[in-house]
Amino acid sequence: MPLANRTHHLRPLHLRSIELRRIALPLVSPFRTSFGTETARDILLIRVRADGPNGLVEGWGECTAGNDPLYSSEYVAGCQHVIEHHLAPRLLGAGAIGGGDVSTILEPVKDHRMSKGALEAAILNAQLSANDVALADFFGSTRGRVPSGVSVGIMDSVDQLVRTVGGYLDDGYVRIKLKIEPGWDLEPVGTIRRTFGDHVPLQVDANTAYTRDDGPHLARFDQFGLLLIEQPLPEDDVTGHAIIASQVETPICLDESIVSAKAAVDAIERGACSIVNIKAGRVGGYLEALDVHDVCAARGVPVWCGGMLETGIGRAMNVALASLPNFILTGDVSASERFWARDVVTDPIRIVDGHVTVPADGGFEIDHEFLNSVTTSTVVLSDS
Ligand code: SMG
Ligand code: MG
Repeated sequence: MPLANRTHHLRPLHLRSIELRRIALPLVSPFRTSFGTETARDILLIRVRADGPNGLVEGWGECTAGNDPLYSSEYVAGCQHVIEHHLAPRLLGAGAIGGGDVSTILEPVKDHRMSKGALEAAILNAQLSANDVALADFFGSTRGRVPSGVSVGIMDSVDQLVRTVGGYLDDGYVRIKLKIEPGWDLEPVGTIRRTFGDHVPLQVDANTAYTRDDGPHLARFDQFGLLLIEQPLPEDDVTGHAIIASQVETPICLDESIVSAKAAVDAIERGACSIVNIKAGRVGGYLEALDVHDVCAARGVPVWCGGMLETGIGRAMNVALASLPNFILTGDVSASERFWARDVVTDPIRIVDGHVTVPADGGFEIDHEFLNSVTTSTVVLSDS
């Protein structure tokens, strides 16, 4: 379905204000990937206030950009700037709009997908609440709960990795993803496989750390019976991924390379991947994410829901997305406590029997007292 049509049956809103709220949250333990180590997150949240059919409504969205431009070119301070100066003014001047109008209104601004996605999420959240529609129902959810996987960072030692993975398996996680990089790959992955057995669903994520010449090396992962190898090469090397895919039996999954439904079609048709990781922020919002889901489904390519160390706001939306039918593989939809000592929502994401419940409403309630206590700055932009 074309993007703009997804919300045409919902009554639109007149935006009154867009608030940019920065919060600082320490991680419960450092998270190391091939591009760096994070110990705390600087997170940008968006709150919109709007006139709906029955009065003033509010909506929240979470920007998935990291502290630094290392996962992608976007980073939180840059997102704040582009939203304040280029994106929010276009939306505040747009009259009555819905979530489905956001990408069209913002199209003249190139890229900045995580920034656009955060704004779209907040407007969609407000519009759905004004129209009394649950996010999961709007998405077309087919399940009441989704299986929960956990992403495990690079550690100082293989012993530490074994203890950490053992703890997550005890927590009930039904799938383990190990971060890898050259020098931290075959040995830790092999040890986890041997220690916990062949029955544990296991996959790896390289976050672009290898090169086109690494096909024969990556083929050595085939012995471990992995679900997939995620993003071995840089994001712009689609042809390189097709070369690797022809040399390796383990399915290749793309994350960073898939910035739109169009990019997903290109990568699939060029043989660069047989599985797709969907992150709403990376593709410009949940509505484009639905399109990615659909183009993959139409081509028989299974998808799964990625994570960006979100709070309970972004995570609840991810869980609703992950309940669509072509989310065949287990996603990075771990519990709030995997990253946060305390979440900014009143009902943190919890794992029960290895699963997370799909929210029956908007998905989350803000814990305002805690949110205020971790707020580092607030900017409110109003319609004039
Ligand atoms: O949110 O559970 C999570 C983290 C999942 O590993 C995860 N995300 O490339 O897929 C990925 C990474 C990006 C994290 S940015 C530091
Ligand atoms: Mg990834």
